[in-house]
Amino acid sequence: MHVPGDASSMSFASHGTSRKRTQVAIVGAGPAGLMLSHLLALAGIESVVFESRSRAEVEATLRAGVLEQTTVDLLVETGVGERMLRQGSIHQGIEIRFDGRGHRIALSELTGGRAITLYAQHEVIRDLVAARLGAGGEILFDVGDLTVHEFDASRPFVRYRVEDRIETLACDYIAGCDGFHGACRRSVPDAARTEYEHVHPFGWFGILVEAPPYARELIYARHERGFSLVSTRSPDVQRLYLQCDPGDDVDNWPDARIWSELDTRLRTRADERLHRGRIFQKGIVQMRSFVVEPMRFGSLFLAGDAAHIVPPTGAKGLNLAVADVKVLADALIERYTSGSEDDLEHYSDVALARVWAAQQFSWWMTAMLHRFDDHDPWQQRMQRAELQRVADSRALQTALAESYVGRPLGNIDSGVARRAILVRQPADGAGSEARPA
Ligand code: RFL
Ligand code: PHB
Repeated sequence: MHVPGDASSMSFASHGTSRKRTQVAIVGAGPAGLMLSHLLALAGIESVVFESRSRAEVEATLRAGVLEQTTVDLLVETGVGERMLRQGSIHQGIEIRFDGRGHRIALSELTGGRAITLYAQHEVIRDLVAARLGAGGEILFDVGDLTVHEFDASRPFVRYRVEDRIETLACDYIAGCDGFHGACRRSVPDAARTEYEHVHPFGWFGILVEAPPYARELIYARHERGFSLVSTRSPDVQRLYLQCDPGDDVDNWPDARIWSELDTRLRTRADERLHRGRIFQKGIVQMRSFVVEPMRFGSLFLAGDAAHIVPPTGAKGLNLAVADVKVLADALIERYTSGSEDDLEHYSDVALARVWAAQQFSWWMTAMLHRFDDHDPWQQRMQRAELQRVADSRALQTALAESYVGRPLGNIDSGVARRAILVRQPADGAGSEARPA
């Protein structure tokens, strides 16, 4: 029988990887996969990361920008936060704007000093790739046709193509960190998974602009014509979004139309106009909410976008991916150090508790700030009244700020995971507090 942990005992040359077995095979070199590999390596656990795209493509994919305090702390504590601390910008508040007026949510004041950091996702990726390769870690880029096998039995393995050769790698565990369109989740039989999905009736048109910042803090704006968001990447590059039809085409949006629409949605005075800059990137994203349950199938563990998608209004996707792999890494470390699988068994429940809390927060922000074409006047009034209540209530602002900056890791956000854990305790309740959140 194979004993988890004897990865080094079977190694062969002349493959995409120099070995035939590893402890953890990680599919996907996004934030989830790379961070998991990094956390495991720090604990002396071996992994191989498989990525279907090239290193250059992975490092150039433009996506998220907002890092929660929790994510920032983890990057710093594990030695990959140095460039982020130098180049990222810390924001202690955000603005919610509606009816042409701004209302500041004082994130740090409301959360005991916590804040967000603006630092692009592809920079996080670059830092993690450099850390893994610098430490001798294995990331196989450009792998094709990857499939995962026998994760319901005790001998899982992955099969993949490098150039024109088919290779296999045996492992103890597989981490499916291959994003929403990846192969891992789809490999689980339909009957073994439940998927919850809501496709929102709008998209975000995103642009990158060469210009100095438009505001000191992010602006989330609600307008009758639709939502818009002012964000930033650096002193010279700004990130702006506006709500659009998800089926729209970027070609329908010449620069003049984008500026005019942003001016209309964001203005607080009749003559207000954003300073223009060169728009060098345009794209449309469909808004989607998605969760698969459970997040574990035998020795296959899903993490990040492979298991859940949130609309970006709450800026949670990357942060949830990092939170998942922290829980998973801790559980794997426990497995390899003490031999106990208890934490691996609880991985799905613990991760899902945070995921559903983030889904609810992202939905709250999305529903409060977007235009819904099918809303009747009463529903429009309700939406406005809710925004006004947030603007007027310190309690509601605190709730928003706590979720936005992110709860500390290890804090189970709802009773769901705790109940799931307690259910497994002996009937007399003995030891029911043995696994505190
Ligand atoms: P990723 O980043 O999609 O990485 C998955 C990787 O797996 C590879 N892959 C495969 N590799 C091998 N074999 C296969 N069969 C494979 N199939 C796929 C892919 O090439 C890819 O490299 O998932 P991960 O690691 O879970 O990370 C999730 C985040 O990328 C995502 O949640 C965020 O970008 C979401 N998001 C935001 N999150 C935040 O926390 N803060 C934000 O401010 C924020 N803003 C955003 C966002 C997402 C956006 N879009 C584009 C949806 C803004 C936008 C516009
Ligand atoms: C971004 O800067 O890309 C960004 C900021 C805030 C969000 C989503 C995306 O809620």
